[in-house]
Amino acid sequence: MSARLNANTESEYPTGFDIEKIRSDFPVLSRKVNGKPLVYLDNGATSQKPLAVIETLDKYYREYNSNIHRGVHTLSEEATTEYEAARKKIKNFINANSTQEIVLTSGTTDAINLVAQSYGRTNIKVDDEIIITEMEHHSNIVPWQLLCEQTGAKLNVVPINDAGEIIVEEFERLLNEKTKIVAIVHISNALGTINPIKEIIDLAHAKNVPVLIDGAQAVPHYKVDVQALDCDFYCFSGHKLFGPTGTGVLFGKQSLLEAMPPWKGGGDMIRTVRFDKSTYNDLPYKFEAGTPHIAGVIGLGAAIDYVSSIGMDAISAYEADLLDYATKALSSIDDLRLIGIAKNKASILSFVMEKIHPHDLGTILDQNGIAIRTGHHCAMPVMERYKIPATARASLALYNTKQEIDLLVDGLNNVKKVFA
Ligand code: C6P
Repeated sequence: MSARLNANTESEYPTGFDIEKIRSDFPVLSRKVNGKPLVYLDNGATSQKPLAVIETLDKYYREYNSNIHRGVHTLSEEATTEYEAARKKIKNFINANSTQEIVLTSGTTDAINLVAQSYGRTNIKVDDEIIITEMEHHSNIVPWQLLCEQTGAKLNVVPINDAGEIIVEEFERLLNEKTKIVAIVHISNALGTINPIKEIIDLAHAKNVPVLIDGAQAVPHYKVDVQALDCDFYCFSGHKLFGPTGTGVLFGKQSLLEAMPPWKGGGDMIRTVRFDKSTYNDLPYKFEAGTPHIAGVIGLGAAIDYVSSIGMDAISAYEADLLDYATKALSSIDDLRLIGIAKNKASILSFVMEKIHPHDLGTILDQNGIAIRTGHHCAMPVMERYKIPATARASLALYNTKQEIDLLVDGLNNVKKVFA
């Protein structure tokens, strides 16, 4: 059965969203792969970069490459100014209270490990409990397991239902006076589920338990307001937000960050160093040891300017429409099963096809220029939950189109023919 839903004209997109202009901002989208126009549907892994970001990196390296917070020379001062301006953009983007609450990291993984090792090792002791969920990325599982091994604390896991939604009653059951932190993903990378994080935060706070949100898959698609959420920590990666790889953010409430010890030691995070004792820098530098990814952070600032110029609400609305289209299109393919059908879902479609391994799907689609991700998506417990080894995953972004969904559907139907 054909799944084509007549995506022929731009006018089918929400008004005011200039998709052709947006696509032209991303140079890589005009390349061919295996002789076919690239259809890039692997945005959950990393997103493509707009010209504004590429040119920002180019300008940094051509014109003012130097280290920050160290030199009095012009180049160093220019780099420091741009770097700190990017921090301010990040602060405004997620509505943090101050730039002191914005710790620059190498990614979500780094940010979560920082909290586990600094906050965790200070505040979590033997027999204390940590709550995560069954749909976490390994980055929000393993750091807590390491902490449990180091402290003797216990890891509790909130189960998910068949649709891929967390069972909030189970969360409430697990939350008790021994719980010392809740760490939960905002949007699942393997299922697309948007979790009711405000509800979780309020429930946890009612018991004085702080909450860390893994926002890696949320920030590129939705407006995030850390003050409105009242989360204690919020982590995300720059490279999924159209910025460079090797950049990331840990938002932490100032009072919590102030009380936390440094995690990594080195240059820039200190005030004084003596062999008998060192003292540490103010926030956020206390957590930023060593030379950071300077160009990357400045590039992340450019990425934030870019998405802000389009508007996060416009991006969310556009993607909701695309998701709706893609869900109907994929659901119309016989033998295809969507994994993750939560009521509240982001533009991630995980699926399996009868008798065809996801890796074969991915390889054959690549021959048609279509990039999807296949595997366990660093969420092995999700695969275990559904008793499958892997899924194929199309993860959409602001530059994808309904025509590209049609090409995916055609590609999947071709794969079916190959395996018929
Ligand atoms: N998920 C995916 O294809 P890093 O690697 O630190 O930038 O992000 C880790 C991470 C943490 N949480 C979630 C929810 C994520 O999706 C990711 C990265 C990629 O789904 C690569 S495994």
